[in-house]
Amino acid sequence: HPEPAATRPGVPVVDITATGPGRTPIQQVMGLMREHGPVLVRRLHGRDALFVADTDLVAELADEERFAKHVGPALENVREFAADGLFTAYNDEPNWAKAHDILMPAFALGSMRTYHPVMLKVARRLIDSWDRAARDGRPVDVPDDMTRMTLDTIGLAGFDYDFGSFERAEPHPFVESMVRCLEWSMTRLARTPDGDHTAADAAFRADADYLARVVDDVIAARTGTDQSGAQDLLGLMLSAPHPADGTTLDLANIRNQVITFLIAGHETTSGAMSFALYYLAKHPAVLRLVQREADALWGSAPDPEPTYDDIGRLAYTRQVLNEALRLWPTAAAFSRHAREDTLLGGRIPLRAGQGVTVLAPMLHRQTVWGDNPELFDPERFTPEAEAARPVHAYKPFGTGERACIGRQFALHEATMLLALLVHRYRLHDHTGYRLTVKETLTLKPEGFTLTLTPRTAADRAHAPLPGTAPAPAQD
Ligand code: FDE
Repeated sequence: HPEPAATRPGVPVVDITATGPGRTPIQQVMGLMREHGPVLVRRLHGRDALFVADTDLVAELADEERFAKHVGPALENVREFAADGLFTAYNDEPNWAKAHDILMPAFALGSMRTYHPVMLKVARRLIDSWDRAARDGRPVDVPDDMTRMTLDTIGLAGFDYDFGSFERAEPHPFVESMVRCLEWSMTRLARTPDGDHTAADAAFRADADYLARVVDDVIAARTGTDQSGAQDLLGLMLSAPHPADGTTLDLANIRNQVITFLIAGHETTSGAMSFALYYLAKHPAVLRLVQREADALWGSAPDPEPTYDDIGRLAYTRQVLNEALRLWPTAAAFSRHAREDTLLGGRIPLRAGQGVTVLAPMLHRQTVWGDNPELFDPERFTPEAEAARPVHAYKPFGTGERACIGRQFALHEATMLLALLVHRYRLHDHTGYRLTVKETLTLKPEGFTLTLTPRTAADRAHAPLPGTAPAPAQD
C-alpha cells in the first residue's frame, strides 16, 4: 500500500469514500485531475492510490531502469480468470518471459501479412451485415458490431476458431461472460469492507468457469492433430520450443494465454474503432479526408480488394485512429512500480514495489497537446507533429517491455476496417448521439448507433470537402 499522504508534500489527497468510485471510476479520476491537477492520491476506505498524468512524471515512470509494470488491484482481480497469461503475469513469473519469447514473432509487423486475409474475411462479414441494415433502413449498434468483428478476427487469426458472431442476434455468450468478469474485476475494487459479496462472487465463478470451458473447446479442436506447421498463436503455443531451453508452454498456461488473447485482442480494439467512428460521424471534414484517402486508393468500385500493402498507405486513416485513441485510450490506465526506493520527480517518495497508476486519457490532455486538447484533430498525428512531441506524451499501448504485444495487430485490423467502411457508406448520426463512455475496465461509447446509406460511384469520384461546392458532374 502507498505511503501515508503526509509523506508526499504537495500531492493532493482526495477521499472518495463517501461516494465510492461508482460505475465510471476512470472518468471520476479524470474529473478529479481536472480539479486538482495531474498528480493526486485517491483515498477509498483508507486505501490510497497514486494517480499520475503529468508528462514529465510519466516519462520518468517509463524509464525501465527505475520502474517496471505493476500488477495492481484491478489486474489482481483479472488474474482470477487470466492467471499467468501475458497481460496479468508478474514480471518475474517464468511463464511471462517464456510466452513472450515464443509469441513475439507472431506479432512482428511482418506477421500481419499472414493475418491480413482473415481480417479481410471478417471485415466482409461486418459489411454484409451492415449492407442488410442499410437496405432495411435499420440502425446498426456500432460497439456491438465492432465487438463481433474483433472477436471473430482474434478467434480465427489466433486460434482458427470461428465464433460466428454475425450469425447471432445477441453477442456470443463468451462476450457476455467476459464482460461480466471484467465488470466484477472493476466493481470488486469499490467494495465496502463490510458488504456481503457471496452472490456476486458465485456468479463470477460461474462465468470464469464458462470462459475456461470455451477455451478448452478451442484448444481441443486443435490438439491431437499435428501442429508443427501451424503458425497462428495456438500453433506456436502448442508446438514452438522456447529458443533458450527447448521446452513448450504447459497446457494450464496455454489456457490462460488463450483467455488473455481473446479478451485483450478484442475489447480494446472494438472500443477504439467505435470511438473512431463516433468522431468521424461528428466531424464531416475529417470524414471527407478519410473517404478521399480510401477513394484514391480503391477508386469507385464498391468492393475493393485491399492488399496488405494498402493498409500501410492509409496514413490519414491511421491518424484518425491515433487521435481517437488519444482522447479515449480504451485501455485507459496502466500501473508501474519502483524497482528500488526512489523519489518520483525528485519529490514524491515511492518504496520499492509500490504502485503508481498512469491515467492515459489525462496524460493525453496535458499542455504538450496544445491549447484545446479536448478537440478531435487528426493533424496532431502528422509525422512532423509527432516528431515535435516528447515520446512519452502518448501511451495508448502502455510502455516498455510489458507494452502491448498486439499493437500492430489491432492497428492493421482497425485501419483496414475503418477505410472499408467509409469507402462504402455514408454515416448518419440519426440520433444526434451524445457521448457517454461505458467502463468495464476498458472504455466504449455506450448506445452509439448509426444509420447507413451506400455511397455511389459518383460519391467516390467527387467526395467534396465540406464548405466547398459539390464537384460538377463529369462524364
Ligand atoms: C498489453 C497492453 C497494455 C499494457 C498494460 C500494462 O502495462 O499493464 C496496454 C496499455 C494495451 N495492451 C493497450 C491496447 C490497446 C489496444 C487497441 C490493444 N491493446 C490491442 C491488443 C490486441 C491484442 C491481441 C493485445 N492488445 C494483446 C495484449 C497483450 C497480450 C498484452 C500483455 C503484454 C505483456 O507481455 O505484458 C497487452 N496487449 Fe494490448
